[in-house]
Formats: sequence, structure tokens, C-alpha cells
Amino acid sequence: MLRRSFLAALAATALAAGSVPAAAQETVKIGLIIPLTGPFTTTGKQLEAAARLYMQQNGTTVAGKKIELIVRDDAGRAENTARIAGELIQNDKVSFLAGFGLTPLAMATAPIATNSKIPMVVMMAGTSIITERSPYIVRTSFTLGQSAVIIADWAAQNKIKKVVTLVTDYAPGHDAEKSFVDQFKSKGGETVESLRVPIQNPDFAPFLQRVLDAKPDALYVFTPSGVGAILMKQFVERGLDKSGIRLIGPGDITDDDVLPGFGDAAIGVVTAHNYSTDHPSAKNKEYVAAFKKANPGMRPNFASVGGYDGIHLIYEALKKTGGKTDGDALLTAMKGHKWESPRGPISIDPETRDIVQTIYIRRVEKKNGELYNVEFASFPDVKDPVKAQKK
Ligand code: VNL
Repeated sequence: MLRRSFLAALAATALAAGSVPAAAQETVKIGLIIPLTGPFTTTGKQLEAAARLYMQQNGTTVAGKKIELIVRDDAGRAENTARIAGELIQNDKVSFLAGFGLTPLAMATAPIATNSKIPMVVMMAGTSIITERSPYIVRTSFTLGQSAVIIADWAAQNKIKKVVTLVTDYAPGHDAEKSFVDQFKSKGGETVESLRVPIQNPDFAPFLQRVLDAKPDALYVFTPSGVGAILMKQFVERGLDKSGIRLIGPGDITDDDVLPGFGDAAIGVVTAHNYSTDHPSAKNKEYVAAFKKANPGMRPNFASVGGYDGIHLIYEALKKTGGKTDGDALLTAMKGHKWESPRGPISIDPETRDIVQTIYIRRVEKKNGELYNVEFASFPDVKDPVKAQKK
């Protein structure tokens, strides 16, 4: 009798709520740790906007579970990222860690993912070694080597014989430098100087003067997302745009988020990368329109697709496990997963848990009065070349 009235009360509550009784629907939490303050705020904003867009488009119930996104700001500081990850696991009982706007932030959190057996989805950081730091790490962004090798080949095939490299002095910059220099050399090119600029308050001016003096055919540059705006400004101030020295690199320097503010001096810059706002697929046109509608004044960049696809991967893994949040089962579900992203076809390499994707070569052009990275060549199924070489 007692039991019956309890059930009746429960049913009444459900009717009142107009849905499934709250107690019957378990919540699965995703902890999204991103820089929302500090020098890498644009990356955090892109990741958050894309994660929210995916959830808005695909609903917040997956395999019978209610999905909750918890967003935390680490200000781009590794000690914050690791502390927040610990809190999200201990206090909030998250089933996924996600985000990671920069390499040091992902590296600091890797041991926490291993100890807690919680999947860690790296949505932006691009240093090759990251995925080797924990068997619970999966990457939806890119590696610097993927783009560096492709642009090195392009340079060697396009009358560029002498290059100076200039990279931000931390792990992804070192990857971007090494992959380019090795590949360019193997194709007969020469790197006459390799310069590194500090990550804190970068001033490119003194380095650019050395580039002018060295008179290479091209300057190859890697800077993290957003910083390309400073580089481009100083490139023009120092007169490099009129020197005949071409600017090339992985696409981080012509980041779609900041590219509209670059001015016409950026026209003709050639880069290789995994995503362009201008990517001409139907899926991307739909994505860009929805992203702009939800985030007025913003254009989706390569960080955004890492975030969008990262949430997709989490949703699909949960579907495969039938809503089970066991870390090992989720990892198994993620390995080998294949889908169409706004950037093109992508998959998770089952061996390395790293992303496999198309890399495009693009030239900055003006279209309807706005600057875009216009793709003109594509290389499908590119794996991280650094890990491929280790085998
Ligand atoms: C990293 C690589 C960060 C590429 C970036 O922007 C980027 C990283 C913040 O691994 O730290 O464009």
C-alpha cells in the first residue's frame, strides 16, 4: 500500500514536470577547462561557443542520461588546470575532462586522467607527445607536425629554397620547427636560421630585423592562436610585406578568429592547416551559419572545431556504451571512431588515440570584402608524423 502510494506520488511528480522523473534520469557531467581570461581568452571562447552549439543542436539527453557541461576558467595557467581537474573529479564527479587550450595545461592534467581513469579530450593543444602522457587522452585538435610537413613540401615545390624559421619557444613551437626543418631539408631546402620568441609578451620586431638581414625566400612562423595578429602587425611595420620575403607556416598565424583585422598585407600568405571558416562543404556552411547566429560578431576558427568534435566524440562514446561511464569502456568506444566534421572527414587513430584528418593548403584572399583562408589543395588521412616516425 505504502509502495503504491509512493509510486503514485512519483508518477504525479513526473506528470507535473512533464517528463521523466528527475530521479530516474542520471546526469553525466563534462568538465570543460579552458582559458577564459589571460592572453589566450580567444581560444577559450571559441571552445566554449562550439561545445555549447553542439549541445544546443543535439540535445542534452544521450543514451538516457542527462548531459551537463561544467565550464571552468584556468586563465591558461597549468597549475590552475590541474587543480580544477582534481576539483571537478572530487567534488563534481565529472565523467569527462575536456578543453586544454595549450600544451602545458594538457601535460599537467595527464597524470590526473591516468589516476582517475577518466577520459580526457584534448580539444586544442597540439604537441605530439601529449597523447602518450596518458592512455585516457584522446585528441580532437591537431598536431603541429601534421601541417608543418605539408607546408614544407609545398615550399620546396614552389621555388622557396632558403627559409628562416620563427616559432614561439615552447613545446608546440619546437614540434613545428623540427617537423618543418627536417622535411624541408629532405626535399632539398635550406633553413638558414631558426629563431624562437618567448611565449610571454612576444615582441617579434628584433627577430624580424634579423630576418630582413638574412634575406630568405620565406619566413616560416608558428605562434599560438591569436598571437598571429601581433606578428602580422610587426611584419608590416618592419616592411617585410614589401621585402619579397614570403610568410608561410601552419595555419595558426592566420587564425580565422583574428584574420579579418589583419589588413590587405596578409593577402597571399600561404599556410597549411586542418580547418578554414571558408571550407566549402555543406556541413561547414551550416556550421558557420549556426555558429555566427549563436555568437554574433564571432567567426569559428580551428579551436572551435576541436571543441565541437570533442563533444561529438563524447556523445557518440556514451551512445556506444549505452550510457555507461566506465573510463576504459569509453576509451574503447572512442578508438577508431570516424565521422564528418565541419573541417572534413576525421577519425581517432585506434593505436595512438590521436586525430587523423585532412590537411589543406590555403592562401589568404579577400572575398566579399573579408579576409579568408581559401583552400586550394588537400591531403586526406594525415596522421601525426612525429609518432609515425617513432615506429
Ligand atoms: C597550442 C598549439 C596552442 C597551437 C595554440 O593556440 C595553437 C598548444 C592557443 O599546443 O599550446 O594555435
